[in-house]
Amino acid sequence: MKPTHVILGCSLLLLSACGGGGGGTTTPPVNIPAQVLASIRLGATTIALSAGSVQVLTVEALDASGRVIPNVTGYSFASSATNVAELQSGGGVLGISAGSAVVTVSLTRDGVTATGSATVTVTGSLPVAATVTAGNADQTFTPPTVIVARNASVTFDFGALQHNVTFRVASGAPASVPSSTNASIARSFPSAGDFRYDCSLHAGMTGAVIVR
Ligand SMILES: [Cu+2]
Repeated sequence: MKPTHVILGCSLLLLSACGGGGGGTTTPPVNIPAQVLASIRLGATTIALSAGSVQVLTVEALDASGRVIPNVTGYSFASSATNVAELQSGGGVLGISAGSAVVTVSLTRDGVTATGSATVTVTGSLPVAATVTAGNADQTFTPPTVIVARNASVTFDFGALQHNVTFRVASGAPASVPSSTNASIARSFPSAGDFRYDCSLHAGMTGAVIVR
């Protein structure tokens, strides 16, 4: 044990001598060549969804050597048939109605544009009812996003832990649900729209009802 301690002690001394920044030499900057965008890779090129469900499309930007470029943001998402499949800004693919659609992801980086695409096949039709559970042990709504047909009823289930459903201002949003425990409270959604809501008691506890 003793020799190890001696070696470790020396290493620490050396480290502190080097890293102290007390006016010694500075390390010259290392020039790492920037990775140039060459292509976009999608996690799946065919996606099967039922209407009312969501699948997140994973997207990676690659350089000419096929290496992933880290920390890329700013992708654009588009659907060839938004009545069949819609895209959220974060890459969520929403199944809306039976049919197929091509979703395209594009990215422009340092003047280079790359695109990727996937075929989405949607079956079924949007549900006319859904249930969202307000967490009894945590501060989440489950599922955080529901996609329903117009005039659908969404029931919010509350357990022992008190929460509320406070809709953000939007045309056609239903009345908010006051702070509740041990109750099931429904709201109907006669208008199409994206109705986002929060629990005002818990920061970051949010959800959305997407009506189409
Ligand atoms: Cu809450």
